[in-house]
Amino acid sequence: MRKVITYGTYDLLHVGHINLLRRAKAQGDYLVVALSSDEFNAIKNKKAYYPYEDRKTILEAIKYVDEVIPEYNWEQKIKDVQDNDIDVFVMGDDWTGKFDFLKDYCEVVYLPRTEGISTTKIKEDLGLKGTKGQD
Ligand code: C2G
Repeated sequence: MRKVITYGTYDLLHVGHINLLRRAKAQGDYLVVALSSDEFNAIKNKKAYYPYEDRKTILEAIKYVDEVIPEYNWEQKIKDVQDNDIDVFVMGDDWTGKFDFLKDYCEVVYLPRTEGISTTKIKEDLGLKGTKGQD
């Protein structure tokens, strides 16, 4: 079984997220999503609208997603890859190069982002003040 992992906040789920998850799953047979905790979002300077448990419930309902684990920090990726027997690490290409250190442990794939959509754009279009971060 070829196992894939990807990471993210996945707040206010939109088609960009779904496009990423569909293509990540297509890289293998089993997709693990490491979902940013509320505390880690604060470290990423992001304020998610939905709390971790709700974002987890939503992701688990997506047919491409096989398992959701928590992402607590920047440092856990190598251990996650080893502990979960991961073959492929996938991220959107806004992260190109940032996780190449994982090439010693698994394949690393950066996929083109979906243009014209982001959680930040949704918040701005809805006139929600104080929007932080990007996705
Ligand atoms: N994404 C995309 N197209 C968009 C928006 C997002 O392909 N229009 C992808 C991102 O590239 C990322 C995933 O969807 O691979 C999740 O995006 P975010 O929730 O914004 O994740 P991010 O805050 O970038 O967290 O340790 C890594 C971090 O946790 C990544």
